[in-house]
Amino acid sequence: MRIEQIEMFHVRMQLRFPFKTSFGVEFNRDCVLLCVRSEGIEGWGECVASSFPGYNYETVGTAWHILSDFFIPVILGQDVDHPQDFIDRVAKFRGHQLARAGLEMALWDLFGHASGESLFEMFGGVKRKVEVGVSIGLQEDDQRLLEAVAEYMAKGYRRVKLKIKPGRDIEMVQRVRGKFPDLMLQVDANSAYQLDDSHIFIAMDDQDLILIEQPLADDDLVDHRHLQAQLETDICLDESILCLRHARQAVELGSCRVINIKPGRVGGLSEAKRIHDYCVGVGVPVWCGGMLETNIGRASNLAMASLAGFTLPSDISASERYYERDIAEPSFCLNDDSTIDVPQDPGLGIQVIPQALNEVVLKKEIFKD
Ligand code: OSB
Ligand code: MG
Repeated sequence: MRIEQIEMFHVRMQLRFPFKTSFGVEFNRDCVLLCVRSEGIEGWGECVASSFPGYNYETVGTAWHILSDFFIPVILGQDVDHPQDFIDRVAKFRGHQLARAGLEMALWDLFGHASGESLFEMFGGVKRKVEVGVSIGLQEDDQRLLEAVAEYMAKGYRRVKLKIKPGRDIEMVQRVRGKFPDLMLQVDANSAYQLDDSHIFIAMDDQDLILIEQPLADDDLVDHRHLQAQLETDICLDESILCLRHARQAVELGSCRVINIKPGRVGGLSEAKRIHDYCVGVGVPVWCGGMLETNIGRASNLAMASLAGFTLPSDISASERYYERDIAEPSFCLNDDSTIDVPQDPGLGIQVIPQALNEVVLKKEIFKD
């Protein structure tokens, strides 16, 4: 298909609740949306870079630059037969996985619409509904956190992830565990600790946690290996895994026993699928992480999480948790069994609502050949 036009939007969506992690707090969520057009068909993608380089080095600004000046020019006005064509053409550029993944997603949606297949079908999904949980940001105090956990459990979430940081860890986790002995519970440090802090994780080892996510540095595998060796609880890597090679090295080293697959972080759905396939082969469980996506990215995450190896609950919550009004339909709802249905319509299976999008656009640019 000849790529005739690409439209890029910087949007700012008002979160229903501030989301606080060890690296900062977000009241609004910025991201970049992409619309690729060819032969009367359009494909949408979401680049999950945010307004500041807290999670990783990318931002909306770096993604805008890299997409405009490098990634869009390799496909605009040219024939592209498969999303892999794009991946091959940008292989000569280093880094910027979030930017890469945003445009790749738009191409998957485009090709899905062209062939009439859903992402679920294109990737060989096996689950029509996927088990999900909720990621709860740092709260004012433990009382407020206990209330938040209870509220989400009442809504039907069976798995909860708590964000932790130095000073808000062992006691906080013990309180939540004490109040909810049967809850599927896990924690995420977003790289806030160092190997010297291993006593903190050793103290959590008896809390029956599903996993401890990214306790140490974002670019580390070796210290995680030393920490994992001291724990019964599984370490799960998020920030440290940017490609299949990192996943293999982490598993071979023993740096983690679980991997959080975020298609954005690894440069797209194709690489995410390769990591999934590798993990299935070596018996490492995976689950799909989230980046507070709009319904565009949520649809993509649901398709990925429908693959057989996604055996742990994913960070994909119902649409109503995130935004007052999303820019795309349908709205994803939580089923009684803490699952969400995987879209089955062609491509991502979503439709952008132009008026809703207009209201949140800060900047827009059209690229034509
Ligand atoms: O580390 O998993 C993370 C959101 C932004 C940046 C990093 C992370 C997160 C989440 C959100 O945990 C999960 C969700 O989208 O519900
Ligand atoms: Mg994480």
